[in-house]
Amino acid sequence: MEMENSRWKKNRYAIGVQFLSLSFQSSASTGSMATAIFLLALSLAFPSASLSAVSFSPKDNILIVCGANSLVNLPDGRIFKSDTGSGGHLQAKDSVQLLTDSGDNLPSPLCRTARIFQSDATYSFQLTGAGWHWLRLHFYPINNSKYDLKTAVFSVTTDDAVLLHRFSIDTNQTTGHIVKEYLLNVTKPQINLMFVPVSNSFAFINAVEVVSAPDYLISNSGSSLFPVQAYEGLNQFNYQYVYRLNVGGPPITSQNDTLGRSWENDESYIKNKAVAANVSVPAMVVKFPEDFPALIAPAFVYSSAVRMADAETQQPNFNITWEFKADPNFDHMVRLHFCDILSKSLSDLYFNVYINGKMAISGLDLSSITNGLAVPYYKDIVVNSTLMSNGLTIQIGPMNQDTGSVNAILNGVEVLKMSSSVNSLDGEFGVDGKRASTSNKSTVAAVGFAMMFGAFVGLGAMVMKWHKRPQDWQKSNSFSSWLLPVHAGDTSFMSGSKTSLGSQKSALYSTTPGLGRYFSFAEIQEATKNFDPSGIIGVGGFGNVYLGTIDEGTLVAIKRGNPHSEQGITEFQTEIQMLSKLRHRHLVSLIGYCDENSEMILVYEYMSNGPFRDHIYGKNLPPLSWKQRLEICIGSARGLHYLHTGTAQGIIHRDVKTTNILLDDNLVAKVADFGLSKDAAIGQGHVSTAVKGSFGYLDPEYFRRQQLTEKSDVYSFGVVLLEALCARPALDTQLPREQVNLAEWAMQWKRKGLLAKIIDPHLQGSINPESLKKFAEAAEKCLAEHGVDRPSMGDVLWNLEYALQLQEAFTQGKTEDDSEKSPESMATSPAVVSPLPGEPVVESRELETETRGNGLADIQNTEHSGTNMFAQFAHLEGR
Ligand SMILES: *[C@@H]1O[C@H](CO)[C@@H](O)[C@H](O)[C@H]1NC(C)=O
Ligand SMILES: CC(=O)N[C@H]1CO[C@H](CO)[C@@H](O)[C@@H]1O
Repeated sequence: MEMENSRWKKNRYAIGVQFLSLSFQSSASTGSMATAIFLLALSLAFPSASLSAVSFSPKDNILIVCGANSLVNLPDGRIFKSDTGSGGHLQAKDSVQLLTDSGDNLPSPLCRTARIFQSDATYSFQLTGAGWHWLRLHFYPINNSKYDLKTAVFSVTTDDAVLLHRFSIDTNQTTGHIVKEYLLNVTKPQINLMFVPVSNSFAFINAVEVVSAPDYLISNSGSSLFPVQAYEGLNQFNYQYVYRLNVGGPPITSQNDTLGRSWENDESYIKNKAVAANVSVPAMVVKFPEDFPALIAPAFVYSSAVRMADAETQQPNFNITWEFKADPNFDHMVRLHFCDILSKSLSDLYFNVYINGKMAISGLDLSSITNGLAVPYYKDIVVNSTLMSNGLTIQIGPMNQDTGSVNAILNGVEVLKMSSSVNSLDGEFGVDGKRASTSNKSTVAAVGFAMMFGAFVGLGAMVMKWHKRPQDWQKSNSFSSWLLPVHAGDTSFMSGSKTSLGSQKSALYSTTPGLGRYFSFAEIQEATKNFDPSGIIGVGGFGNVYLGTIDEGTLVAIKRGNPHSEQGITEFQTEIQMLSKLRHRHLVSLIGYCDENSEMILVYEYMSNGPFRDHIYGKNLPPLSWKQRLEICIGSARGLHYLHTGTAQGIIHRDVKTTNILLDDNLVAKVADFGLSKDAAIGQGHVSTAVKGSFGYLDPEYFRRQQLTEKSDVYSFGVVLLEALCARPALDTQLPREQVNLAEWAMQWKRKGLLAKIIDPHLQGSINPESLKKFAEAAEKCLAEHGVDRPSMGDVLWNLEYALQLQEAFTQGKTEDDSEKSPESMATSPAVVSPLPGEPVVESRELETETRGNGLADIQNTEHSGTNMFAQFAHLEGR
């Protein structure tokens, strides 16, 4: 341990970086244990499993120290700003700044000041992205002659979640500096943190952190404890961290964890220390598989463990037990971290894991799950509150079967409290005063099929589950990263998905004739002047996008995947097939691909005019006319309609936004980036999946229910329409609060009938009020709260065509004569226009809420007939 510790110190800055870059020499000399050397040799023998550089920069990183007048620098390098300074965080009637009377021996520089609220007070934090956020609340009862902070009793809530209910400092507690740490699934661009003192008392707070967390930190699926079965829906909760332990290893401070977490040592929780022994290897020995979410826990957690004492000399027959206090009124998620740093050969170690006396994992055989030794693995287990009357007990023990070594290990434990049915993490009431119902507490738990952990040794269901999980993870990641659009916006966020594309795969193979054109690597080199950096037109995590020339003059966008991408060749081909299947005038099309030299290169048509957004704002390009904007909206609506209903049937784009609508030389709009797309056919039209998309465009219903339908695209498209009209971003956190979210803000004006007041000034005067009205109605319907109330893309298309027609009639009328017919009178007589023979009747001008489910042929005809009908309208108008 001593030796490992010094190593540890030496390498502390290397966390999350290339451990393997350390030389073999140095590790061999410090890691003197035979096991370590063995494992090291093993890890060098399988270079494919190398650690990759993983870093994380949180989009939101709000750190404030309360009651202070200036910055506070923490030893870990973080800087907390004063809550009075950098503007507008705090709304409080009577708050008091407190400074500690005695400044010595404070546990943290954050404990020098506090802010006191004698009545309700709110901190508001503007966020740049949705998804998981850490919220950390620091409480320290500073010495003050006037206020005794130990007497304060108060509640803390967000807009929708209760965090603390009638909280007060436990005077028996010795720690002093209390940090309450939450992981919140944020769905709004803002967190409001409310402090509510009980009557005659006051509230206080010393510091607050609001920091983005990686989306994969909570994956949607785990298993439940009793009975042991699949548990879906983990990402629909809010969480409070209760414990986070580096089992068998030293404490890990926030600066030693890329994600800024701190990990306690487990010793004070072990029941009988005599039966447990620590084991550790150098952190560099731990092999993170490429498809493993590497920041789940630092390598230090996996490189140390507790094992059974005396296991080598005798056949132990006992368990190692850890005991935790936990609130019995709440379900908890227990995350167990394992890494077999003990075994000398595969399939040598089998052991059982129990939680609260119940079998949680039977015959855990790490090496066959992870296909190697020293490979991290973790498992999320939901413990129902009904099993928790005595808190939480975690036990590991031998299998009692004569298979391999008799031993057991555990590397790390996290215990998270899960929000109740009324979204509370403390007490029985929700923010709305509703009481938690104990009966339906775990309604979100899907009744999965039993995983049958106990049935047979090691292999079986659990192995399958494991294999399924990382592949999905990898799949979704590489799939989307690969197909990020040429001009990918930087506001995309996504989290691990659990929707398998596997079933789709075979279908695609059987129905797709070709793969598009094949390019040799030499051709690609020639096209890109050997990947000349000056030709780079886009950069992303997946690699670069180059402007290239093929066939002596045709410009193309060439996307080159990171050569070290984990993506297998089969998946690559599947994706090419999927893309080459999607052909439409309003979708950016794939021309071909290259997979020579294990390269993964996709060649797309080049869209010279770039993203639609650049033409509406931000880039000072010449403003587009209303007609041009309508045409671009219509084009993209057609593309989306095709995705939803065309040959490919039921593809949901999932990331509709103005940066994913690209314009060609003639300003023809094409939808790009189907990388996040999902086939709606999976799961009968509703894909349950982790939330993906871009903030400001996200369907609120999708966010709440995680049910993905085409109507989520319709919602995002509604935001696109407003952007085109108002020439401002979907989300602008620089603006006053009520204006931040374009959809909300514009709809307020729309309801007042004053939308015309906030349109792009370039459009003022040139836009037909009737066209605007039609357009605004379409946008409003798209933005309906509930998916069922939103129109299909076909209906949106219809209305946009109509708005265009109205505009054209208007401009013609203006130039030809001024005796303009009321567009309303025209609008009331569509029945006189009969569609051409053999073409589908477009039944209604009004937006419909039902999807008509046209096939591709239908939609093309619909477009056609629509145009014809409008041509006739225009004709009528002209008479
Ligand atoms: C380990 O703990 C479990 C659950 O508490 C118990 O059923 C089992 O008998 C224990 N094993 C040993 C060897 O004590
Ligand atoms: C476990 C560990 O490595 N802890 C270190 C984390 O970082 C601090 C400060 O850099 C060190 O003092 C700890 O030893």
